Amino acid sequence: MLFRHSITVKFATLVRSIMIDLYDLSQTDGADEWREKEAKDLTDLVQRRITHLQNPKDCSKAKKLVCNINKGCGYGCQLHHVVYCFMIAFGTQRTLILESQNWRYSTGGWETVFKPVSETCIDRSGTSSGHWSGETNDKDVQVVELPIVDSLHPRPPYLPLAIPEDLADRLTHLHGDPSAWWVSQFVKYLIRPQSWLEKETEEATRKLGFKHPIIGVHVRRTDKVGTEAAYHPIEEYMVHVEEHYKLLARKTEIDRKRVYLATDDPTLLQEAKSKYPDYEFISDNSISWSAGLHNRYTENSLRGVILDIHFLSQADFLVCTFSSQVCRVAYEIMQTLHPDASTYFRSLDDIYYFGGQNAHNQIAIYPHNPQTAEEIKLEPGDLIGVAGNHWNGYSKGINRKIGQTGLYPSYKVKEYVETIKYPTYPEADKERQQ
Ligand SMILES: Nc1nc2c(ncn2[C@@H]2O[C@H](COP(=O)(O)OP(=O)(O)OP(=O)(O)O)[C@@H](O)[C@H]2O)c(=O)[nH]1
Ligand SMILES: [Mg+2]
Repeated sequence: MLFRHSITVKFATLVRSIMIDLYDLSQTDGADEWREKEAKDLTDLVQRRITHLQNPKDCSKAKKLVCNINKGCGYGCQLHHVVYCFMIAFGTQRTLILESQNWRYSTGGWETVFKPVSETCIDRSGTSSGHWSGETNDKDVQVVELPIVDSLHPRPPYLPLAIPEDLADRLTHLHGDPSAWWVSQFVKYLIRPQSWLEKETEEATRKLGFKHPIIGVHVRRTDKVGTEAAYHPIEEYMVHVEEHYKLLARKTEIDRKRVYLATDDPTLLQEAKSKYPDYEFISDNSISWSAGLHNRYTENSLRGVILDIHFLSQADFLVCTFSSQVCRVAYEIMQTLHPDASTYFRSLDDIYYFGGQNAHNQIAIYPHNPQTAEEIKLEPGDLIGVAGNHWNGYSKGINRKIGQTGLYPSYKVKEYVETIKYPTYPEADKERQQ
């Protein structure tokens, strides 16, 4: 046992050293400056295209895609629902009209917290209208209403995890998870805060003493546990927090080990503080109280979840369960704050996904012969539909060539990022040159 333990410690030290070497390499030869600039250029390009689409000169003539926020689920899920609508709006060159009256979180709707999605066109009227029946069928319909992704038919190609073909080369050079980056661009546009919310966020930053270094921990409990996800004690999260602080300590001076704790379980903060006295836990306990099912669908709770997600995304690293849309939103926003934050997380369960996404595929790069009955065979070039990472070196998925489902070593595959021809936005791109 002791022998095994010392091997584990040696191995962890070795991995940490490699991570530091990789980090140092990434900083050499001005590569980090290039990355900063490329990320900014790509972001500006996409944000300009979205802004152009959303602000037609003549709203009465614009083609529109109507999306109602009131999907029967939580904030993270509803935000992702709007993102899905937005991606299809962008793909079909229709201005997104967001309907949010009587939003379950705030009767006043979206604009109580965020900027309107358009400055010139929020009116859904038009000369013809109908429900979504496919890009070609809807060609001559001015106003198209989109259902939730669960009942979308036919499915257009403009869905995660696909990325636009014209940006694919640049994106795959820049970012470790181009699909998440593409999703994050729509989130970025959507959550531009109203000025009161911006002030409130600044105030909360000060009041809570939110400072770097800090690791964001999201613990999803209440209605989620036992139904959609397993219970994970705080210790499981803190193992990864501790490990990441060891890594950070090799890069920078750590004055204090801080954790931003976001959770819908209001008893957890006290438990974490007493179990980990060497940590500073930054958390607003009243936000956790407002996150329980009884208080959840209120403006106060909305403000709370927006703040929690903001602070999680601002952290240097994220430890959470990707089965929760709260954490996936935080991860997406994180991608808009760094050139490539694709590895700044550890999920205790799922890999990154987008609800309603097309198949997530990988390609085998090494052969694999099953060592146990649970494993599957791989040949280089095989297409694998990945279902999940077991976080122990193995992933689970289906080898589409031979139709077998099972485990395989995660390092023997690479991501297959699907590219899709999105329409071009020459006028938006021109604005840049002027
Ligand atoms: N403030 C706050 N609210 C939370 C937290 N965790 C969950 N909630 C609340 O619970 C809701 C959960 O619904 P969703 O956002 O759809 O996320 P989820 O239920 O974890 O994931 P799905 O079931 O996949 O949708 C959130 O939107 C919040 O209202 C948290 O850490 N902080
Ligand atoms: Mg839920």
